[in-house]
Amino acid sequence: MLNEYHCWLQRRTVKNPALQAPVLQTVYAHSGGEVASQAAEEFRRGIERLLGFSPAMYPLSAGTGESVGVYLGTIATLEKQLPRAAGKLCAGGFVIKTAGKNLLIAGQDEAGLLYGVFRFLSLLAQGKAEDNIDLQEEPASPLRIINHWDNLDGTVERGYAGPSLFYRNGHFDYDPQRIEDYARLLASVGINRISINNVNVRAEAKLLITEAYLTDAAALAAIFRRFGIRVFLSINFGAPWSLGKLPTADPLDPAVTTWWKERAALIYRYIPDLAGFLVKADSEGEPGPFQYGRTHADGANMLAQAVKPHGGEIIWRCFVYNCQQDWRDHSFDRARAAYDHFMPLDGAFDDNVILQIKFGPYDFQVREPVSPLFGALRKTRHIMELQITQEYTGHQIDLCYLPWLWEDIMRFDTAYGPDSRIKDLIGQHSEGRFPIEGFAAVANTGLDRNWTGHTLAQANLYGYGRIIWNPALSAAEIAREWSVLSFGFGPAAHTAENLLLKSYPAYEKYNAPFGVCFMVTPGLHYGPNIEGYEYSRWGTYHRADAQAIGIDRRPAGTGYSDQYAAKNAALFADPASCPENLLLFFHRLRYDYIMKNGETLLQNIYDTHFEGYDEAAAMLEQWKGLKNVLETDVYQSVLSRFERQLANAREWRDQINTYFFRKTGIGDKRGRMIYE
Ligand code: GCW
Repeated sequence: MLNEYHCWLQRRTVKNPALQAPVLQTVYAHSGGEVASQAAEEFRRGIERLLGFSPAMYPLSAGTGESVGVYLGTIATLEKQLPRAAGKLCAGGFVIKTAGKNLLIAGQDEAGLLYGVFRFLSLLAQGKAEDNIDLQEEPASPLRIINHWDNLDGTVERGYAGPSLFYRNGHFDYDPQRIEDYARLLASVGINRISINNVNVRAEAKLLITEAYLTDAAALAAIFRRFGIRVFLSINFGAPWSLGKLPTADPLDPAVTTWWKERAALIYRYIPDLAGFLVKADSEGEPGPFQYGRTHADGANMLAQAVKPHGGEIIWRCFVYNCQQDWRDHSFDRARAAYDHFMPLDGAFDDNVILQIKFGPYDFQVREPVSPLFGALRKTRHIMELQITQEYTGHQIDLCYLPWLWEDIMRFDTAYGPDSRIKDLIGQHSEGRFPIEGFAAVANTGLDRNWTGHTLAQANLYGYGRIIWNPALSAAEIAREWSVLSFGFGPAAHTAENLLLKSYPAYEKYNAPFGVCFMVTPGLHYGPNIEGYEYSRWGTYHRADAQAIGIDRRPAGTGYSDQYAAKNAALFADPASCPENLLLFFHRLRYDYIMKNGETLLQNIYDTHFEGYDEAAAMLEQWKGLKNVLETDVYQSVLSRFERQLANAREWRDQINTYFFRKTGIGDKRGRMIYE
């Protein structure tokens, strides 16, 4: 039975665990700080949840190594029991090992112990806990961040799972138990940072950094802290004048510098381990250094100096572009913006500034090329931003399993020398070394009982944590893990896994195949509106006419393709070598252009839209097969979403096909219905 509230941490009886129960009945746990205590408690709860009994808990000092049981500690505290091979792992790393009759779970640090406990429980639930375990893991990404776009009035920007988990009516207002349960879910997949307010810091959210709110912010941070998760606050760059009543927010003005230093000191009195500030500046109406003729390095470094004495970091978003564009002007290309703004500043940022770069040059579209900043930045700390909330991918009404896309991103080769795939570039920053230090992603969670609106969208939250921890995992492996953990071993797990894997290709087909982007309803971003953004100021055009569609981004066009390493620049600039799923991103092509399958581009547009709809219809039918298998409410809530998805797919199919039929006068070669 699925209790959707518990997501992938279901209560169920695991039969015949390979590890025999006696060892699991006694636990010797390192009593270090609060994360170690939480790890011990999670172990106890987990065994209770999966095996139905609560182990006896003793301090580590009570276990002699001779006494049979589970030993929970850090690698240092379990040194005597651990073979020397363990060595030093990265922060968050762990060892799970059977040693004689005992089981050892040892973290490099307390967070590592917590992750080790969750990994062990996950293996147990998946029936993979062997009686002779010897496992060692380290997170690939040091920074594993969840962003919340929650507003203090309780709304969530781009939220599709109910109101905010944290705020209501202008104040912190939450159920501490629920936040603890959320922190548990996040920690169980390795998340170690969370930003708790929208990057658009407007209205009362500007007051979050004042004493009126900091006590509450500190109480929330305290819940996450037990789970090894540190909090970021999003700040408004204009705060010195909007809040502080200074005449300016110019980053080079000494009064502004002092204002931020004092403000940081105040905030750190309340939250001593605050991870730092997250900043969206000069973007979509937010204030920033450009207003004062300063660079983004000036802005970021000023803030970095304010938080530095407290061990804080500034995460500075690269989502900076002109959103007042003139559609008549074909020379300007929004896709170029992040690279054009930030590449010249490589090396100009302080060592506690980290750039947060959206995975693609636009804005979380269904298919975009990976941003050319990755691999190119050599002297600046940076992370990649993904989007778990389904802004452009179906609003958690349509099923869209995002690890499918993330796997492609991880495997994208930036072509800067050998081992230059995104997954190879991830790592720990050190003197002179500037790898991708991790990921941030906007959460898909809210107050809905199942957290994510669509129950199967839980797989996206789970998958995010898993793939950034281990980018070598495939989307299919993650889907399998999640389905088994959530639904157990029956037909429901099988169906769920299968549906997840079908969902992304189906969505891409009826929504935006060939990298075309932005044919979506403006503002809302759900449902088709083919020319909705065509004459707008946002710089997201496809420029379809009677003969051709797409933007020429070759050197002869906007030159965007030249922002990549030479090998990729050449690959993308030639339609023959450009991956077909990005063809219309890089090229303007006639509808009679012949694609790899021998059909015209136009026929391919028709085919994908017909197929996408048919696949959505088949997914709905497949789900119906679980009618007598699942709890009625879970079955029904997912069913109603599949029904709405089908209606959505139908609109996409018919509006797009009709649009191109009207433009070209050429019908579907196979004679399927295209409305006039
Ligand atoms: O895509 C846009 C979204 C905005 C969001 C912005 C951003 C938080 O439509 O809602 O604002 O991206 O990433 O800053």
